[in-house]
Amino acid sequence: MGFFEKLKQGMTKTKNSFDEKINNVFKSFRKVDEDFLDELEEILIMSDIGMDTSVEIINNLRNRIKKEKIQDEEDVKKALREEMQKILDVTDISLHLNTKPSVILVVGVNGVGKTTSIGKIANRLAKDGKKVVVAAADTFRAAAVEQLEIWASRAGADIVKREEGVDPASVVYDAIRVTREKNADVLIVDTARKITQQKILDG
Ligand SMILES: Nc1nc2c(ncn2[C@@H]2O[C@H](COP(=O)(O)OP(=O)(O)OP(=O)(O)O)[C@@H](O)[C@H]2O)c(=O)[nH]1
Ligand SMILES: [Mg+2]
Repeated sequence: MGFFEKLKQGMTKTKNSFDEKINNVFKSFRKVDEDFLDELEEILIMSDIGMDTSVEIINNLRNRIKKEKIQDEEDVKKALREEMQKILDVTDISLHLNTKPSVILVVGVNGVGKTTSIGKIANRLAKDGKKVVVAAADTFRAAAVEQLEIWASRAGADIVKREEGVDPASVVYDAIRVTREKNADVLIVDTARKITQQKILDG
């Protein structure tokens, strides 16, 4: 199975389980009250939508229900769908990379999706005709470099890597040099929790 087929299959799984959970809440629908809204909010959070966004969607839904005096199950469903679409309707999703090279330092707690996001960003930049270098500065977690290598090759990006356990700042230092030498447009740095921005700046 190709990469995009796999991705599509994964997304379909997520979508189906989300639909099922939402439908289950609506199955036991009696009236719109705080318990019902709490249940919906919980499903949004559990479905990877994120805490802040989920709370915002439910707050907007609550206000709309009050304002438009919505009571009917189908109308609540429709309003929820519209509020979710509204959140997704972001007009400017472009990356404003105004320097050459631009450096994107990706930080975040363990397992939050840093490396996957780097793969996606690199892919998109490459499609836009940018030359991309990625730095494997997560030198702590086992197989982190191999994981980034796969994403880099999919995107046709160059990767700067060193052996596991070396100082991440030194990888970033090398990567900046390589980025300049290759006259690349963007350097994306994959990090581990132990790496700090200050350390990179010092390095
Ligand atoms: N559902 C979902 N899963 C994701 C998403 N992004 C990444 N993942 C999955 O989450 C897991 C961790 O993703 P990584 O990209 O390895 O996360 P990371 O932050 O680099 O992890 P560490 O390097 O271990 O700190 C993987 O199984 C990914 O397939 C996403 O947007 N949605
Ligand atoms: Mg990672």
